[in-house]
Amino acid sequence: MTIELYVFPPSPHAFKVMAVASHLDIDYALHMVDLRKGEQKAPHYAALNPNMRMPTLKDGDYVLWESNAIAQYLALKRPESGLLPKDERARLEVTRWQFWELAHWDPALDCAQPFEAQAAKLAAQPHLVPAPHESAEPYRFYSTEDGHASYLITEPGAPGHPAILMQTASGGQVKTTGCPYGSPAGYKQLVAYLDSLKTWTRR
Ligand SMILES: N[C@@H](CCC(=O)N[C@@H](CS)C(=O)NCC(=O)O)C(=O)O
Repeated sequence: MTIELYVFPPSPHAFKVMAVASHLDIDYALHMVDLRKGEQKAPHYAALNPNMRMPTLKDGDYVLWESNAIAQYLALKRPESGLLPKDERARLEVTRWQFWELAHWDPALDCAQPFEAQAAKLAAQPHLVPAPHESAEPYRFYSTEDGHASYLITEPGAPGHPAILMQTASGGQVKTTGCPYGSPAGYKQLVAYLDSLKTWTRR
């Protein structure tokens, strides 16, 4: 039985599962869910995935959605690949990063979205607390209540504008990442600025 993947291939959630299938040499039939045409809301698709998001996997009458669950399902088809290790702690290492990606990375930054859409999405997240706006600084800062993640959104006049940066603290380490929509040199300057403010992200 050929596995069916319902995907919009340009999306990172789609190419994540497609990449895992290809890596594991698993054949699949691709069903295009064209998000630009709203096909994720078509009744036949909503019946498969009530979230009306892609990707979705169908294997016979088994249906699975959520890209990381799909990646695990595919890995389980090829246990010999070691992609999902049998050893509990090694497997949890995979699980940990998949959770991190969904909990922190994914909601925070989708650089495929234009700057304005991404900045608006970020600012609208209810768990983010905006820092008082320092009028001399062409930035807006937000952080999670627990202080584990902070975001910087540039305003006109900032180096590298437009850019969005994220700083996350985990296991005593602080990482700076982001979406460099503007000039690479300005973006590097911003990363250096945030790196110099590491205490800004409470540990
Ligand atoms: N947590 C989900 C996220 C899936 C997701 O957000 N897919 C987006 C495209 S990147 C989607 O289908 N959006 C349709 C919509 O918003 O209407 C996963 O990892 O599968």
